[in-house]
Amino acid sequence: MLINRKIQTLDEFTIQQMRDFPNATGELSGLLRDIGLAAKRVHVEVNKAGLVDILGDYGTTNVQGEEVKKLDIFANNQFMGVLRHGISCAGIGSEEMDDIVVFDDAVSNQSKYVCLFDPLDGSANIDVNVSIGTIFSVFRRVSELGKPATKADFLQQGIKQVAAGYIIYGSSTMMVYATRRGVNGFTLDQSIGEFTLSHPDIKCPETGRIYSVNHGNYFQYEEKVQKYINTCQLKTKDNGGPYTQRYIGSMVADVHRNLIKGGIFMYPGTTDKPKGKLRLLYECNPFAFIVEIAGGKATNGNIRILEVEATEIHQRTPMFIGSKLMMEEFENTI
Ligand code: AHM
Repeated sequence: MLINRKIQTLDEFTIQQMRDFPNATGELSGLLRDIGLAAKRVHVEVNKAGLVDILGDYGTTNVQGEEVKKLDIFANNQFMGVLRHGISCAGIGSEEMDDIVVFDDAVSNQSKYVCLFDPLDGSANIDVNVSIGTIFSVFRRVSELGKPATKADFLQQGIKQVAAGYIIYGSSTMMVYATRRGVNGFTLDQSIGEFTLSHPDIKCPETGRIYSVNHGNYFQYEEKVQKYINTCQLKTKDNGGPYTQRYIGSMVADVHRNLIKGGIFMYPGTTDKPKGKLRLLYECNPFAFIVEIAGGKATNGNIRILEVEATEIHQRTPMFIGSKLMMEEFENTI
């Protein structure tokens, strides 16, 4: 049976968006296409995990002292490879690399953009077949074109992002990205090997019933955060509840679900780690950008994530993110 639906690939979509801007150079479209290509390679490898020797630890720890998995390294190499050989990116920062990598060559020095990545988020879930993801953030350079990118290009406030997105390797593989014009989701159609538009103009529901937090850390959270969690647990049908708790431990999967269904995701600071676990530049900023463009909100408990000053590449921050009304209730409670 023929399905009477126009299929639009990621490339077609980004090119169509670009055509609305006569001065656009196509660099951002090229960048998104490159990211989509690396994501397809990671998708293939993630789907073979268990059959080939890619599960398990790489045998080292990253700059933050966390165990590095083989798939983390594979994913990092894919994103680094396509962007280094593409023509749209002047350098990258990644969870897997101590410092930024500047692609210092004649073509890259002319590129307008730099990218930050968490190549494979949710590492602890890799070996047990639970959804994982890639997160990316794109900034326009502030350094002079024609010269190599500098650290200042990467250490910008989240509000300056020109695009941000994620790929979720779940029951299907999806790429979701946001620009100031909106948030759109593309599902990988394996029969043609293309990301195709499946979730146009995503809006985060104003409210929802899901709260996502690691309850195991409850007694390490600040009292005001505990108070909000108690509020969630005490919801009844008479005051917008009952709420349900869902926590996968893969931020991409947790925030993706809440973006589609409505909900709030929290990774607060703990007594051991007052700044929490999540990284500002390649985990929190991109999601804050996506969720805000979709109509939701994201804070560190005091100010918008997108307004937090970036001082180091691997900086951490507490994060609270989700549906607008749930976030407002959170802000009024703490
Ligand atoms: P990772 O960068 O090592 O993959 O850790 C990030 C992940 C997030 O995806 C997730 O929200 C969080 O760690 C879960 O941490 P915890 O197990 O402490 O709840």
